[in-house]
Amino acid sequence: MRRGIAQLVAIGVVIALLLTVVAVVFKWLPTSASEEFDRIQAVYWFATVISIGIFALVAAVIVFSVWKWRVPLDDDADGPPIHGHTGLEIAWTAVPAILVIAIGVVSAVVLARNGEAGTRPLEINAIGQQFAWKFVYSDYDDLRSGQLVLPVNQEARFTMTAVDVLHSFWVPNFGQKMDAVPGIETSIIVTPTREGEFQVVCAELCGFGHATMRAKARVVSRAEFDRWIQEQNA
Ligand SMILES: [Cu+2]
Repeated sequence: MRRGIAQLVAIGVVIALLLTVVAVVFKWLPTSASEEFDRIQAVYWFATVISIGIFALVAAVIVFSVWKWRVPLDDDADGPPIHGHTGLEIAWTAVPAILVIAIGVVSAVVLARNGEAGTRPLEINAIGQQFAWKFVYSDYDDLRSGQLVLPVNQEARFTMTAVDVLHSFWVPNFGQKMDAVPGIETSIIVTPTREGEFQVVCAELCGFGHATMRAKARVVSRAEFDRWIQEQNA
């Protein structure tokens, strides 16, 4: 009995290690460049760790059972009659329920925090139109730009709309995505954490030029951002 449990645990550990290698070695998500995406990735890892644990447990029990309790091909006898096991049934109902609730709570907290704009966010209107993005900086006399320039470590609130059909504002490295819908305003918050160049992508099939509906997003220092604003106004 004790030896069997040790073998079962050993199988589970090997499976969990293999899964961990698959989870860590491959690059499943874009590199995060925003506080919001950092939080979203934390949720992913939280759920991944739980999933690896559950999968390793289930797979270990299956592998162990097939290995230990195999019968010869010519064994036609019925197996022993099995009655329920109340303790086990309570455990396999309660534990998954607790885990799913935990994932739900963590997700809800992240969703709420990712919607917080801070005290003074940079306000930007993102306007989608076949097949280009336009960014209007309402804090700076409605300065218009086809390129998205953001100061690092500053919350930016994007208020979105579309002129013609549905579009969707997405910068993969920011982790936030929101539909731009004609006639209504939608919004998301992005707090860039890394300077660099990223891609604004339209993530809603919007017509023939959808695939080319991209813009450059540049995250720069505060000083460089102020300089850019001045240059645009000059
Ligand atoms: Cu589009």
